[in-house]
Amino acid sequence: MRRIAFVPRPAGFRFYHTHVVAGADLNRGTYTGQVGPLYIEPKDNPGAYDREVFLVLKEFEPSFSRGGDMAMDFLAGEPLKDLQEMGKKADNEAQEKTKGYEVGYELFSINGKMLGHGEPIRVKQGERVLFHVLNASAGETRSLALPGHLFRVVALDGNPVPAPTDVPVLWLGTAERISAVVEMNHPGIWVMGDLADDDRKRGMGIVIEYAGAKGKPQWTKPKPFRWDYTQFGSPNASPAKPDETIEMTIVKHNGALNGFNQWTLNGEAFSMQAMKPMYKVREGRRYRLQFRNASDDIHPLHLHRHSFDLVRVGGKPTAGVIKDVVMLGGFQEIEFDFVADNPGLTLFHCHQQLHMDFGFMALFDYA
Ligand SMILES: [Cu+2]
Repeated sequence: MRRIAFVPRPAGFRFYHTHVVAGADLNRGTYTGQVGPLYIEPKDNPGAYDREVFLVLKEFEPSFSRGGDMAMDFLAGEPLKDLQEMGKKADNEAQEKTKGYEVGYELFSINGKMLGHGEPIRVKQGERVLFHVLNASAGETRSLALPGHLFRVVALDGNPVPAPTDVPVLWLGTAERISAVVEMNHPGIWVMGDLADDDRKRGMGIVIEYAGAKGKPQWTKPKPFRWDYTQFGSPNASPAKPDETIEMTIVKHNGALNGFNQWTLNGEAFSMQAMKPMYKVREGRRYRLQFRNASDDIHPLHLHRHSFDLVRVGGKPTAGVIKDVVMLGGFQEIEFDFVADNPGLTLFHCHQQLHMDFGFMALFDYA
């Protein structure tokens, strides 16, 4: 047993999980159930809702496959030609011409129950329900829709957004969190679930049941919708100028590690022994990280011990969207700023277990 005492901060919706390296062992790391939500009550809470419901999205029974069927085209922004060229070059140099291993799942759940097996969420007409949604996956992107309803996104990764906005679908990369209010104004019995039919049929959903409604839970597919972080930001605010800019280019090396894809940041795969790559920062300075993704995969980028401010996403400038995980689209760029305000070794990594275990990590240290 180990007992740890700490002051929880910042307030908001957080994610706790094992950080063990799983590598090729699907019984370790975040492939297991060693994950959960943690809510740190803010000091002030206007409470503009009637009740709160926490939802943890999690897959079980993982297995290896070659190639996957994950949604790719839902993020705003277009792929960049030079990054595609760079990716093509890496593919040509790859040791294996087949795609590296990916992980798929048999079972899908919300709050530990497959769709139709747990208690429904029972609501009354006119109720405002604040959902706190956590994607606790080891590597999947998740979506969530509730037919006939909109989600008013009020916080991302536990941090209130400058511009709360109504959206028909939520999209969450691994480890991302969304807090959104749904006004229950469309009586019936509904499936709130993932847009991927296979995943929803194998459990990724939960029933919403209005008082007095009868019948089978209904699902209808929402219209295509692009997820754009900048719609929740301040359109006119310009972020403070950074003291320093660090560029990181992400490259995939197909099957380079016994059939597993290897990931490099600026040409280096992270090594636990060498503790490289390592970036030095100075306390109090503002750093801009510019990520260039030369792979077709979406990466949920995560920085430990700091929150960051999105600056540019898919070519669009923004400000005020504070996060600790953000999805970087295939062959796209993203920029965010963080202030070095928490001295100590700080890990940066892709939150996909399969990526961080095979090179996609870096360390920041304070000078
Ligand atoms: Cu990744």
